[in-house]
Amino acid sequence: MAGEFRFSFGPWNIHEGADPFGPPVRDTIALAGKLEVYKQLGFDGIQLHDDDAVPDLNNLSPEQISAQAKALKKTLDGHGLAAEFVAPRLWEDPRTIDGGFTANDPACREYARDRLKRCIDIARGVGTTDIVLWLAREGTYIREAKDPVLATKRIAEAIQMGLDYDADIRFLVEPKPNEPMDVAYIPTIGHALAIGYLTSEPDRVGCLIESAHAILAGLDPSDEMGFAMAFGKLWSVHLNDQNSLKYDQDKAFGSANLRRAFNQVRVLDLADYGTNGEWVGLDIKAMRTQKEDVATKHLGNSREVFLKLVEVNQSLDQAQVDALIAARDYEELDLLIMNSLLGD
Ligand code: XLS
Ligand code: MG
Repeated sequence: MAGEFRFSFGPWNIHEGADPFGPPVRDTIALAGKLEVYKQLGFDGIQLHDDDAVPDLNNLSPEQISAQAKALKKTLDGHGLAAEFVAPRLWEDPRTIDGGFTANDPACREYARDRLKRCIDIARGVGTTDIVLWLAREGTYIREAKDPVLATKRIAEAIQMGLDYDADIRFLVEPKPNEPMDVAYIPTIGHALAIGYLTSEPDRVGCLIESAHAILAGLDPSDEMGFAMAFGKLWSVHLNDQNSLKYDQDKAFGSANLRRAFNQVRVLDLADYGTNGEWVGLDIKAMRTQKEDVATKHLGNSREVFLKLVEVNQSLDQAQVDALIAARDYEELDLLIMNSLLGD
């Protein structure tokens, strides 16, 4: 039934509109202000980077970090919000210039591993056991800079360290093929799932699929989702859209290719995604042109498009679909889908 899904987004999805070529165009909204809009927009979950939850954590003791995380949980409870996951932000500190777990400098690798532990402490404090790893700078600008065998093993060792550090947490690897790096080490969902098998507990390593990241890898997001679900490892999604191979756009869901969005919804809906507590997460940026007072529309709109596509999927006559498949009349099936998307 349409409407059974629960939705989440991260505070970075309400942002100032800066891009590599221009400064912010909207005021910064503090986390407290952002929390006000979640429920209004129909969202019950918040995705967090470690420093969204505990700003300036590099300068705090582990005890202070845990205390701040617990305080945030109370605030979230007060808003009726649940923390979906916490992700370590391993791409802004000077010690992560050459990557985190794959940095060539051992002191930098140590920083990344320690930051992962602090991130896990924060997850426990805000009440989630899910750690998302977007491996931003784990890759290269030139291939000769790192050894790919060693780099892969180092990423797996960092995951293993996290699994050993806290027996309750699990990892959701979020692959992306490029940006900020020229080439990333964990570019697709196949890589994300495979790396779990280099640890002693592959059952605790799954994935999060972001639509745009799959598209940037030249892959179809719905097939990536289907692949992960065949392993029981699609533990979250970041729905958005992407207009071909260019910079990571994080466009509103379905806005570049409605049929591709429909197929993501269809594969999730048919496989009962959500029934094990999985969230429908969005990772979407408002256009830079959007004015201050209407700079959260992209989130509500994407949720609405998702739910409408659920309705389209559920209104399809499955017997008719099956008959067309049996007859191998995919031209007619194509028209059936197109008409459904056109509201016919
Ligand atoms: C960036 C990623 C990032 C992750 C969380 O491209 O999508 O926002 O989802 O670290
Ligand atoms: Mg994402």
